[in-house]
Amino acid sequence: IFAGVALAPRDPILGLNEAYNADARATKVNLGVGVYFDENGKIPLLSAVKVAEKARLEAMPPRGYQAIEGNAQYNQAVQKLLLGADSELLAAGRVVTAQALGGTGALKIGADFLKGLKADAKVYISDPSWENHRALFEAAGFVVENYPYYDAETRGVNFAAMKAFLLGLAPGSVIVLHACCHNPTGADMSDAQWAEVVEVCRERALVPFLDMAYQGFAEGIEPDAVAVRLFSASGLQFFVSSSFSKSFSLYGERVGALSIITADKDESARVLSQLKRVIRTNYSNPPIHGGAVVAAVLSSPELRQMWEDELGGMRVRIRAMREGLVSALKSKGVAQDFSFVTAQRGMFSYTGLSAAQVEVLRADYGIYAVSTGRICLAALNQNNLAYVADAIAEVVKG
Ligand code: PLP
Ligand code: TYF
Repeated sequence: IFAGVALAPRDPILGLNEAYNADARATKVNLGVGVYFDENGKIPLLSAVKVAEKARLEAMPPRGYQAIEGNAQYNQAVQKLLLGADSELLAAGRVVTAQALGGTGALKIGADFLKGLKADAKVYISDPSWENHRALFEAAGFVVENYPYYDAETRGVNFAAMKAFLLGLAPGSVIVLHACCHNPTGADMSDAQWAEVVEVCRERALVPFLDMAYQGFAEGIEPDAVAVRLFSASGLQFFVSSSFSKSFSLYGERVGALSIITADKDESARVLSQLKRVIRTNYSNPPIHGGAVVAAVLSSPELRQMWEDELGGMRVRIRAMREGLVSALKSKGVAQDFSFVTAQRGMFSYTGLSAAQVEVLRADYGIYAVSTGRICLAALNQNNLAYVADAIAEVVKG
């Protein structure tokens, strides 16, 4: 059966973890994967999560099957975070949300549902994008192409090229947009540019699919939702995949959601019925624990406040690491201006390091980064910052 099976390539990011784990050097640093580590280099278990988990452990709830679309309290909490607590769309019954297996699972059920709806549509992702976007939509049967996004020269978004490209797309084309904290570049659109994208989607009858994996990591819960809010106000229909992997530090619990904004309540009922069919044939229904914990935190004013404070702490620490890296590089005599690192948002920086420089960092220093030059700032801390800055200074000075 398996004699002809070819060896598949490793995921370019998750594959780095394996190489990092196998590295025996004590000074090694993993700047590859997009995971938030605390000042001690550990993945935190948030206090709000601990409280909610303790209560669940004490209650020992039964483990029956969940509804196909998951935990209703969780889904409502997701909707409020994305759309705002007083969203008119929610009041009008125009939002369908299904708990999903992380942001990836949300993208997958969204892609499968879309394939049933628009089999011939092409899917467009940003150039560059999170590696899995392409793989996932291709696996769902779509042809996937890039739209212009990052401008290496300005280290920002080449908005003119992006807009011109989108204006040339066939109606019904699916366009995947990073709602905030663009992965991998850290370059986001301005609010005014988002408003223009909304208008292009309307004009060209595009199908917007927003991917929100980092809400709260740029400016805060509410400001980071601006893209979703602008689409909500537009009257258009669209998709949002969202994830609590990072914002709740619950990576392995697989807590995400797919939300679909429809034209009206009747459409919502039909869309939900089809989405449930997609879910049933993928995994039947989602696991209980992660969603229940997030729902408990978000529906308790005290726990929610605790969570917002902790999320704010992560955001502030990442920013401090951005500033620390820039000033350390400067003080080590690096001529190149790295101040762009502080303008980028979220966990990542597209440093401009070449694949060859990244390879030197790995081989000579045990510092792991993605070959595109993407580093995860959230893996820096006061203990490794100087070491990393020294190494980068050495490789850029050549
Ligand atoms: N989308 C983007 C842009 C991401 O960076 C990630 C990263 O993990 C995901 C989706 C997937 O999220 P999850 O880990 O919840 O599946
Ligand atoms: O971009 C990252 O590093 C995170 C984590 O297949 C990740 O989004 C990376 C690759 C992958 C799944 C998650």
